[in-house]
Amino acid sequence: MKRFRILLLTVIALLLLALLAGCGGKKEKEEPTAEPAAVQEVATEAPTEAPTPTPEPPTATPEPQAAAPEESAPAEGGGEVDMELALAAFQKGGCGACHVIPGVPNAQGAIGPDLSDIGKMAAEWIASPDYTGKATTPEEYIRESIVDPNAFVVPECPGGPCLEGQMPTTLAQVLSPEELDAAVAYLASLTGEEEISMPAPEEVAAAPSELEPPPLTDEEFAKASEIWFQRCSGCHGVLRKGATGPALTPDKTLPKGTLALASIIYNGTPKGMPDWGKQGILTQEETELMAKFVQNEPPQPPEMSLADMLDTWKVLVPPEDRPTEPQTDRNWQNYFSVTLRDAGQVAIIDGDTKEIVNVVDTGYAVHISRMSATGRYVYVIGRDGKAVLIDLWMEKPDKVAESRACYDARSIDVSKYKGEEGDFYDKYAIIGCYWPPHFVILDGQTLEPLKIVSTRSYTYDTEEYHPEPRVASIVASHFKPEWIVNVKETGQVWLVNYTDPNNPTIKMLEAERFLHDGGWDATKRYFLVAANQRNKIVVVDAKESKVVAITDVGKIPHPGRGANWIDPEYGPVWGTTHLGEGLLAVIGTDPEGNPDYAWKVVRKIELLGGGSLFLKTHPKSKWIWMDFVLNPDEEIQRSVCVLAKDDITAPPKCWQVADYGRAVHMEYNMDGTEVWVSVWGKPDEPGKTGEIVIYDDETLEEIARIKDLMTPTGKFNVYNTVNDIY
Ligand code: DHE
Repeated sequence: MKRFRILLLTVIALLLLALLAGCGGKKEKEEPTAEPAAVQEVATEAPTEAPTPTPEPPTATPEPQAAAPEESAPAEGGGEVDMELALAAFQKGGCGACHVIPGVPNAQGAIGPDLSDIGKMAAEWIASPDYTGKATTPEEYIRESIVDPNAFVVPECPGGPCLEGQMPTTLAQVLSPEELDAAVAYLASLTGEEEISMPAPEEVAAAPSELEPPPLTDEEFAKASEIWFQRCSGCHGVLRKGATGPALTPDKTLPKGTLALASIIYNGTPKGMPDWGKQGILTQEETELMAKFVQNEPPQPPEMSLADMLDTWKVLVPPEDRPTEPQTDRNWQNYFSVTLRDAGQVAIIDGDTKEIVNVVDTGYAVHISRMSATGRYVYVIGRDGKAVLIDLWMEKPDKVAESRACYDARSIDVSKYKGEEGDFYDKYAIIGCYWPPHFVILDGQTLEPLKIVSTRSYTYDTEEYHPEPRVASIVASHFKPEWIVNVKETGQVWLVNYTDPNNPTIKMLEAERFLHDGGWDATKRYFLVAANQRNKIVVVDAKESKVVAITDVGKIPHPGRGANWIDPEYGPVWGTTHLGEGLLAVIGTDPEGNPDYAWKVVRKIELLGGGSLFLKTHPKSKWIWMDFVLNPDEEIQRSVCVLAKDDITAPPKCWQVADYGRAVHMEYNMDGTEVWVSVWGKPDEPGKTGEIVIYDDETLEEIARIKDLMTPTGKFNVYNTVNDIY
């Protein structure tokens, strides 16, 4: 075995003791950055639920997966570090998945603190008044970080605040005492002044291709594949090539090892990976299973032909048997189609009376509802690619047709053009799929699938083939018989002309990678779509059929459809909140009246925290509403905030919507006088599965709760959705 030696002088170590301090995985004493910077008022409608106890993370004990180098390094105090043992410890623990550790192959993680100068930082933390642990020397501090990582959590990690519970508490148990000693001694020797090069992986570690993936039984593999579809593929892709989340192919995952991967899956990351274990959505066994699964080659999911789709197609009420005028006295244009996510249903709720008019079985975990151009039909798409058509003119609105266009989908829309080129109202529908990567044109009255168009093609910038370019948002142009189809991984916006649906023409616009969600400006001429992992908003001119701007915003913009209002200084604007930081970016949208501000970020407003998915307003409202669904802080994820349009720099008003679950997605009623907010609870907690809280938009007072709904998420008011009011 090859070994390397570095000597540290005792005297240097003693000097360092006076300076030194802190390492990875340690507790924050300063206020988290999620603390509202400019919040005037956090009124709590209901008491905050006590924090749920953090379950123990998984206890996988994978074998070391890399060959160790044959040198030893100096230990603090002038001794030697057994590098073979230290490397074995780092490999076993999967430490490099989260930390940068000089001299340790593949240790370039950016989740926990960089440990390049941990020997020095340890002393600084010990000396700090914020330190909550018991260590008195850097070595003790580092040992404490491994054995009892929550004794102290340093405030800053590369992606944001370090989170308690992120560092596995079982790490010490998977290491032998000698390995633990060696790891501590090596880390304590790192002051940031040594010149330690990162060994080339092939010098010291087996290449990922030589590492053996952890074995799984057929049953385990099938279970993991199902969990992957339900929880993971939306961000990482079916083929795990990455998009909103990073690529998770075996060449990337095998060097990290089961323990580190399981810890990430269980605890989440500040960069936006949900804490599946802590939330109680995945058990310890399931997180460990998924950690093993991602080290294996992903299964190749099946393709889907038109014949497969036709097999799923059902017309329950043929168009000729449907009512020719509304059969209800209710104000059907003020109906809301509400996703009951974990029930595989939508509820049609009367916005006037707040009564549930019907609950309709749909596909699994419905993502969105969109209305036909006349508003009469609701088109609902499930995550499983099943589309359902609901007729709102029936006395009791119900399903009249269904078909499945893919195995994994997020978007659906309809033809909305009426003009010189024809009347396409309620004529065609389009479904955008994640897997197979294609879109499908369907008959708008019956959901008969007519045409499949694959989106597999080449990235707009490097012109490299991509096997899984998924269809993200789709909107129907009002200027031309076209859909604007956003292809995520290749970064292309496709303008699909549907006048001859079996022979569609497509104009491909080069835009930006990782296109996701977006909405119209107030004139409905410009579509603004987030290129989320590129921190940009792409602006598409539907009239001129071109991209007119690509604007830098904050970290991971997530507008939903965004919000339009008139800014007292900058005129018409559109805004987006962000997943990656607490920021509202306001973009000028009036190239004619306010050309100096068009497509520029005119304001950046600091918010309560990141993790926001949606914002909403209405032309009659004085407020802009926003949620913080994926913020790691329980109080914040249950809160909404409003900003005043005419005084947007004033502190927002924020309050908790419920004492459980997460507040998600706002929608106005038809008149723009009420705002409906979902409380997204847990499907297996009776009484806390979810509800909708309704506020008076003028006074912000709560006026009603529609209780005991099964995990409500998106809500789509008929009138507002038809007229793109947001
Ligand atoms: Fe969504 C819109 C994709 C997670 C609720 N979501 C969209 C759109 C896309 C998308 C492409 C735009 C559709 C359009 O306008 O045509 N969403 C994805 C994902 O890939 C992602 C990140 C992960 C996944 O696995 O699905 C994801 N989305 C979520 C959620 O976790 C939410 C909160 C609950 C759920 O359904 O699982 C959620 N997404 C929504 C909602 C909209 C949406 C409510 C529509 C907003 C609107 O007002 O139009």
